[in-house]
Amino acid sequence: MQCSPSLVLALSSLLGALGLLLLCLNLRAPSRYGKHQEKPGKPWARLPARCAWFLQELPSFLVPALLLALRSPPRLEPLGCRLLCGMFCAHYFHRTFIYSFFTRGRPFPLQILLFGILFCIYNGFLQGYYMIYCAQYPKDWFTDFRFTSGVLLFLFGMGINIHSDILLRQLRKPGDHTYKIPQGGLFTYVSGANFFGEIVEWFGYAIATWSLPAFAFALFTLCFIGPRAYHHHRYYLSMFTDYPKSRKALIPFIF
Ligand code: NDX
Repeated sequence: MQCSPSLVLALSSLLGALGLLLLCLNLRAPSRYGKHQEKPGKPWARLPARCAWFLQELPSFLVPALLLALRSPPRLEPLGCRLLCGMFCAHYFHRTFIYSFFTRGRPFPLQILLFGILFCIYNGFLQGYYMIYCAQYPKDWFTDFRFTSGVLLFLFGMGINIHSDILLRQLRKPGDHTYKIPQGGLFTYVSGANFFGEIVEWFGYAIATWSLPAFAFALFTLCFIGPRAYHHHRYYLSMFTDYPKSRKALIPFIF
């Protein structure tokens, strides 16, 4: 396979544009899964959360992993491959094989699941293809400020994201699908602590890899889960009279 810069540009632009479209749609109404499902819907139109998250996130891990396994010369980027494995695939290994198996979420709507799978195939291909066949780094990239600060941000964001998702899971016993006020960790400051971590993580990845597809994905993440944090915050304020008044939606002390 050869690198096609025009393909990378087209796919990245489309990803950024999808993010902006979702920002407009989601500012009006949140994506209808989790606490924003209007009605439970017909049983055949939903899948258990564990199964749904596994199927949805698997392509984000599998597609780049397959591209890596099937890679062939002549234009391969060894550092790009290592960054892809160490960061992107590591995140999706956790999301697919660990997060999915422990989630205590409500059954997931099939329609959203199908869109989610398509999205993960698309993004997995774009990130994998670019890092394996197109990215080029100088030999001393490891000492570049963008690399070091990006990796630190990535790890910081990933830590917050995983910790916050664990705190949410601990709010429920198995089989319970009710909502409670999240407490502890970054939830002390924001309603969307897991989303804040995820956004920081993907901007860290974008800075460390200094690549257009990664910046497009970071923008997409901000546009999709930023409004979701805002809707979660409004939901909590309307549901719980004792919800902490000083808590913000997404960015501590600011928004
Ligand atoms: N999945 C990313 N539309 C999305 C699925 C939907 O991973 O194109 C984006 C992802 C996809 C979306 C994905 C992309 C865009 C799509 C969209 C569908 C349509 C859209 C394809 C792929 C699209 C058109 C075609 C129109 C253009 O019962 P429950 O489930 O609510 O339980 C929750 C529980 N919980 C609580 N428990 C007790 N008390 C409380 N107060 C609780 N609050 C929550 O915690 C869950 O079990 C769990 C987490 O819930 P929540 O709502 O906080 O997070 P959630 O949204 O479920 O995300 C889970 C994790 C989280 O770490 C987040 O950062 C990450 O996944 N994520 C999520 C979404 C997208 C994404 C990351 C990213 O863009 N990077």
